[in-house]
Amino acid sequence: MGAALANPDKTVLLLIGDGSLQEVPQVISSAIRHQANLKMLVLNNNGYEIERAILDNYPYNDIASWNFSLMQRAMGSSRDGIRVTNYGELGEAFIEMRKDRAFQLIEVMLPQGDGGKVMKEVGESLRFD
Ligand SMILES: Cc1ncc(C[n+]2csc(CCOP(=O)(O)OP(=O)(O)O)c2C)c(N)n1
Ligand SMILES: [Mg+2]
Repeated sequence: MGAALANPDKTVLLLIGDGSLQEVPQVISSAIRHQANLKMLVLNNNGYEIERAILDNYPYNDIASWNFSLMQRAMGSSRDGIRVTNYGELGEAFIEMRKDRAFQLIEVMLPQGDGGKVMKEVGESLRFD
């Protein structure tokens, strides 16, 4: 957000997890209000996946299910957030977001538990039980 405001000539791409954005959702409102040239990719995998990779099956890694794409309108934008569920839709969303410099939220729906090999290894290496 700071990078976008400090560099109005540039487009800033922000990647954020669903759990992280639930801690600072007001950043969406601020970006819209200050007309930040910010494109926000929300990686929605239904919870704290990295924490699950460290310690599986603990309920504190589950979070409320939010529809992040609806939040763009709710927080003052005159356009919709975009929710995508496959590569084709993601490609279309990228084309759409590059059309102008306005704030755009793209919510990428990912399967829970699909963090991949590296995340698994990192999680296991951080285990201390
Ligand atoms: C300000 C702050 N609060 C809490 C944490 C603890 N924390 C580390 S990872 C994590 C959850 C990450 O979940 P998400 O953003 O959905 O990413 P995922 O691993 O699912 O891709 C949290 C809350 C943190 N690192 N920083
Ligand atoms: Mg997550």
